[in-house]
Amino acid sequence: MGNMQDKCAIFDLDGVLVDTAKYHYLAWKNLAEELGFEFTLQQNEALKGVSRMRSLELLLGFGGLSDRFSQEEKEGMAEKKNKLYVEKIMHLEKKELFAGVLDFFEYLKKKDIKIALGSASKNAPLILERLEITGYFDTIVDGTQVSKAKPDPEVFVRAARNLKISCENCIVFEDSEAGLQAAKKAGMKAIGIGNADNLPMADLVIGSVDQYIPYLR
Ligand code: B16
Ligand code: MG
Repeated sequence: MGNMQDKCAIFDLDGVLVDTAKYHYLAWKNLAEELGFEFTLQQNEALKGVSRMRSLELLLGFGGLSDRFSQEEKEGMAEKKNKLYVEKIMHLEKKELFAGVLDFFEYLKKKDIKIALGSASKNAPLILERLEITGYFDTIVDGTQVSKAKPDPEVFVRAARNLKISCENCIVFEDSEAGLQAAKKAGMKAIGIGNADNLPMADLVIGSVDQYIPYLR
């Protein structure tokens, strides 16, 4: 186990290591169609990094169907969406891993920097298996282990605690505003992956994780 001086890189999953957002979108779109409305790619942006049940609330809001269903009905809908989603990610392939991820993991290992997952997804272990990267992680914290969703810092703080590394020595890689906020609240460095215009909270925004290598030298 590490000591408080060790460093750790914590990765969000969807949107940082792999584009599973497109599969979430297809599954939610399917549910929306069954409920009788269109769900657009633009609207899907708001669901990124957000928990399953909260995503459903947002979706129903887009369809003008907020407050129409019981908790039980909503749980049934979320389950249905998840079934569709799991069918899709069961066929995920290693080649769908974003460019630069493996190089960056290898670099971190060489530098003795710990690797953690901090994802809101309850399907994270399956996705890591499909991508054949489970073995890289020193700790995995997913949506089954946290009670408070991002922007609450719980998921990242738990990862740091598991490794006994202090929060100020952790760097978080995130594609969502909620996730970056969570990292900041935890007192960690927050690196945005994607477009700087959408991620004003980030300490730095880069296009892919391996672009961080020069900052570690
Ligand atoms: P699940 P991340 C998040 O993963 C996704 O970005 C978000 O769209 C999804 O609703 C959430 O996981 C829950 O996923 O339904 O599989 O439990 O970005 O935190 O890795
Ligand atoms: Mg994400």
